[in-house]
Amino acid sequence: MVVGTSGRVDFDLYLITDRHQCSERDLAACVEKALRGGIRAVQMREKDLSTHERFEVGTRLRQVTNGFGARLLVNGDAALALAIGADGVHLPQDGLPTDVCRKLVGPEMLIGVSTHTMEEAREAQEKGADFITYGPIYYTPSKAQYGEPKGIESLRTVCGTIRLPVFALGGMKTDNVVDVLSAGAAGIAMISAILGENDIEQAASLLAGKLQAKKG
Ligand code: TZP
Repeated sequence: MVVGTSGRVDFDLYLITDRHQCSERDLAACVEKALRGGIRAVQMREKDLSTHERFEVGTRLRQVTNGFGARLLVNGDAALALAIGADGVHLPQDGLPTDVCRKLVGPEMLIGVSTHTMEEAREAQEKGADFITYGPIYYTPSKAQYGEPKGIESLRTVCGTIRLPVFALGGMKTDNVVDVLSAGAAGIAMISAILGENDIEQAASLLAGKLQAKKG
């Protein structure tokens, strides 16, 4: 059985955390504001923290997301995802193979995979991911190491080929939501458009409104 193509992805706005973009503000407090604004899925990234620190941050984020009935996924660490009772794991390309992760976490947990090429997207699908992020679509200072933006036509090709929900990532803001949804994206993923804003709740709510208006 191929796990992950069953429509279990019940969100279209996917917030990725980076506490360095929160200025002096507490990450969990920022995430709570984003949830108030309409975010329903959060990926804890925080790659520069130790596992122990990530356990503490993740436990706090689990409490906050539970308060809103929102999904929590942990970047790259299946054991930590299980330890904090997360809803899923988000695998980077240098993480565990998706099928190996699936054996560890079982059929219920969500698995998202970060992809940057069609080949990576195909592999994620074949190995049982529930959804992928694809990008960077637009220029993003958050992740300049991924090089040139892929652009909207590349997103359209991936969305037209891959059966999984595809989340457009990289440089996403209210202005380009309509374009990526028109290209076939199921949703958007972002860091700075939410965590980098002064009014996080309003930023999340504006993005949620754009998605809703386009999807009808
Ligand atoms: N992967 C590709 S681009 C990116 C990641 C994690 C960062 C996106 O950040 P932003 O601030 O939403 O452009």
